[in-house]
Amino acid sequence: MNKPASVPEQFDVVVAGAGFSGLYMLYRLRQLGLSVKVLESAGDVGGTWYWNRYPGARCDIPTTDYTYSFDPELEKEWTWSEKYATQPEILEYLRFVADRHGLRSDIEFSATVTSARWDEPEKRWRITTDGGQEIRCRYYIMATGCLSMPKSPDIEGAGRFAGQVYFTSRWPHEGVDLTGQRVAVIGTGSSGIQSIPLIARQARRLTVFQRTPNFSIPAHNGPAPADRLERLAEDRDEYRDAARWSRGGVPIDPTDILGGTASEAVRRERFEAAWAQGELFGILNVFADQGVNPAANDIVAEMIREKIRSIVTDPGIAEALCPKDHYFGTKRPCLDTGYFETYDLPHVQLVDLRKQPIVSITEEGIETADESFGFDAIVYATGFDAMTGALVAADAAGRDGVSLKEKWAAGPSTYLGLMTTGFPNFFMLTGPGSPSVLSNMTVSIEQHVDWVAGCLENMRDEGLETIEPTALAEAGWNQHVQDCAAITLHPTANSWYMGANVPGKPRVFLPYIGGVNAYRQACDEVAAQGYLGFRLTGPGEDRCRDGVIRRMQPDVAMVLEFMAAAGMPPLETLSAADARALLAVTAEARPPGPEVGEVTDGVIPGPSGHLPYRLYRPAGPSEGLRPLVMYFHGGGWVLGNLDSDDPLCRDLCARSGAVVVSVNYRHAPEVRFPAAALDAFAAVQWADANAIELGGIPGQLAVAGWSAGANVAAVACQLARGAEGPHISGQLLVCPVVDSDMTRPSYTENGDGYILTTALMRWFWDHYADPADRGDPRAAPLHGNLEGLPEACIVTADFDPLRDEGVAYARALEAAGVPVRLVRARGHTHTSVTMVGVVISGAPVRAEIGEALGDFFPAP
Ligand code: NA7
Repeated sequence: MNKPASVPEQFDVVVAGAGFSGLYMLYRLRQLGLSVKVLESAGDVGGTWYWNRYPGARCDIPTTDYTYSFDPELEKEWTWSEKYATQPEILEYLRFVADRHGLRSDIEFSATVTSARWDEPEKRWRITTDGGQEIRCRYYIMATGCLSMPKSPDIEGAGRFAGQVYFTSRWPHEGVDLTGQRVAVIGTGSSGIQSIPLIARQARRLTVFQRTPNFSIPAHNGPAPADRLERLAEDRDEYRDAARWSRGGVPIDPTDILGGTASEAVRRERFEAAWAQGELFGILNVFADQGVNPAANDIVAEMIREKIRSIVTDPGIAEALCPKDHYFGTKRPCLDTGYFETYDLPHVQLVDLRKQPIVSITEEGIETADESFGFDAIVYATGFDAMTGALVAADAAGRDGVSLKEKWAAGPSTYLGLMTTGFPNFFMLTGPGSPSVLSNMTVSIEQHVDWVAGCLENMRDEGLETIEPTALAEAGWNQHVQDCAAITLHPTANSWYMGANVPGKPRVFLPYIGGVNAYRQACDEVAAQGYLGFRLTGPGEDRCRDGVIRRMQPDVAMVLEFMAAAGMPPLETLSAADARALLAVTAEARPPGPEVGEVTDGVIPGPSGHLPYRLYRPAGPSEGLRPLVMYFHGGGWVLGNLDSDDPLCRDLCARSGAVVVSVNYRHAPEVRFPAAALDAFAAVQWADANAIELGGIPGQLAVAGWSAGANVAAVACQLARGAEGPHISGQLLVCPVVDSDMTRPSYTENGDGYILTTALMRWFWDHYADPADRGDPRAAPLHGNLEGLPEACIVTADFDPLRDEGVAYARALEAAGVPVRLVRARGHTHTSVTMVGVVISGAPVRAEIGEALGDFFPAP
């Protein structure tokens, strides 16, 4: 018997959307024995492949990989006909999957969710549809896709055109015959680039309105790639697993060849191979550093531009088609079939909107600043309100009645791209903050669905009712997503990844760029740690293990992984001589640091013999005096020399505009405490007396140092104050040693695994100073009299055992009336900020340090 309409239907789960993600979600939820209703706006399954029926619509991931892996039998029963399947074939595949698993019976078609409200007392979502249905459910899962909300035409006069208007994203099901027509296509993203060659075949005249030229490589479509088919035939499970743990969701061998250092022959060979292969992840893997290093990126970009120039006969048109305003890969690159060749056809015209912008769409056609065009049809290939559009449009409001749209007004905020605070039991599949559009979608979808299914199963088994991320975990994840993007070139582009294509949309990097593998690892760890960062409630239960799953800068983590893999012996197990030799070898492999105006070596008369120094003069006019900074290298008083900190000194010099003089003080164990500190003080006195010869402005002298070098710099300031001179304008102390007490929490938290370990610090102290001397202010400046010292900039790193003593020194200086600028190197280790040219995330910290150094001196 039918229920009366007024009684809402009840389900365990409502899923919005029946594309790749919604279908698999339904399958997994059924496996758990949950009651499910899938609501789908379209008339059938397919999601993006239901709607995007424009001519030439194809996937841009090889079909060997753009496919479900959860059902081995399905993989046997379905064979793709091409390397890149067309939209009709992919839609057919999804229909086949739906039929094979009898999924349609739980899907309601032509039903759009119009609102969703969390009912806190009932602990249920109340979902309403455009058909007036009300459904109650415990869990609400948005499987609405990343590129499903077409961008509304944002062109003046768009409604006025009297001819036919088509959107690639809503192409008529019955198809369109453009034979003999005058057609305009606006937009040259994937949809434009795929459809233009086919529209050109029909149209009498085709005019393409291009705002931004796009990078595109030939798809070389044909049979599925033999190498991938062979690997799949050999061991399907191994192949699928390799995809799951790859960076992009397609198994490839990531190169370690750097664009900057590769020979011309290697560059050419790698590029041509990728061009011939015709795969996105191949062309994005020509060089290991093309995504982060502008110079490496330029090499690939220029080679693509060369190809465009070689294809398109008219040099002016070729140039207009060459992308130059964004780095390759920072906007979604395209795969095409005869795209650039199309512009050689006599009836095809390119209008460069950068030169002649559209003034208005008129009844007859399109008017640009220079010309009026008449058309029979206009095709909008203008893209989507990507990643967030469909989510906010579905009008969900959480516990406090705040809608997703309101919560995300300044940009999306999620935990793992899966959930968002204030919205209990509300999941997003491939949401913002997950790899999604930067990956092979099918792999990312399966991962998300499996994680959500595992979560719901766990909740059922544990008798829990609600799950919601904590504010701390969510803020931490958002930060991590942005940290991952910040070290790449991606944020420099006006892309839909950045929300830049939709007027008024906040500019935030939307997907997670850390990789499918890194992302999967994070999700797995969250679950394994008892759902870290989630609050779970049930009858008589309220549990929360709060925390942030990734606090380290992504490139710092990579360096640690690399060093662990290299298997370097712990320094403290070596003799001082062997440790020095090992560091000298590793220093040779580093990038040299920035260019400066001049570098000269010399010697300083020290308290007992000469001390070598290296002077760095900033670029610019060689005459003219500059502020002077005496720098002392790190290395626990045992290691280090003028070479060890050379890149950092160059960086400090270039950023601050000061003359930097790096001094090689005497080392332990050959000469122990207090030699290093006395040398540092002597060097400062000498620099003050010889400022002009060094190119320094008399009286404008600062000290700087890293680690043990910061220790002797701090001591030099105390000695100078005690000796009533010289005057020191400021002290820059980067991750300083200021105490020998190893009981502070940062030692407990970071004493192992972050390069500078507790064991290594003990080794340093044992080499440098007798236990009886370690409380002496010349060894532990924290114990000195801090009044009247120069203003300070102190840098502390999150993952440094010395973090807390750095903070303690800052607080103690402040208490003594000394102005202090405390710079937190978020997500860094003791060493990573100094890794110039290696750890990209250290650059903003060093920029702040450079600024602080400059601030020690009067404005020039
Ligand atoms: P895209 O990649 O967002 O491309 C849209 C194109 O439309 C792009 O060239 C835009 O130029 C252009 N556009 C957008 N608005 C305008 C206006 N107002 N005037 C002129 N030109 C405009 O969408 P697609 O559908 O092609 O592809 C989306 C994804 O689907 C694709 O990346 C694949 O992952 C699958 P712009 O670059 O913004 O200057």
